[in-house]
Amino acid sequence: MKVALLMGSDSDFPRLEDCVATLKDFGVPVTARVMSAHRTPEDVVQFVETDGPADGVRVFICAAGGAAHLAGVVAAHTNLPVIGIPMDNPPLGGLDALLATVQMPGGVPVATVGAGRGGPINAALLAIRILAISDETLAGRLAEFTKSQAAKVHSKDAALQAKLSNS
Ligand code: RP5
Repeated sequence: MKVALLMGSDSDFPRLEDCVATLKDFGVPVTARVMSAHRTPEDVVQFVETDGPADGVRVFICAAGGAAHLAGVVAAHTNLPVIGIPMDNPPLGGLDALLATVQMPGGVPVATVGAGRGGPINAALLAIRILAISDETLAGRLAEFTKSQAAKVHSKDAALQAKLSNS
């Protein structure tokens, strides 16, 4: 089972590298493609309806900025889960993309993550959680991730306490 990361432009990619890295860290195969709801609409439909699923794609992550219609168009052409990442582009800083991605009409769901640095990571983790429902190995890796994340916070807290007690 594979995740497809679609982005509206190659200019989005530098802010999506954490998404790809997170999927790879969990051993989830990922296909990343530049594909635009506005500039290449036929390519989007071909990939979402036919080529992606034939290649094993089971979750779509769609990143776009500005008038961000990519996730919504993808969701209109598939019954697979779709996760939208609003890109924080100037001049509106991502509020435009956030509203465009999250405000879907009832009946066409897009699970929208936050604009900004956490969004791409959370999109990957949400896709992993979806796949982990039917994959025990992946579920085990998620449990380890959660534990190690908590351990990092505990050690940062311990370091802060040590610093404060010495000042
Ligand atoms: C959106 O337009 C893309 O997702 C990108 O965030 C934005 C700008 O694209 P470029 O003009 O940089 O190609 O569709």
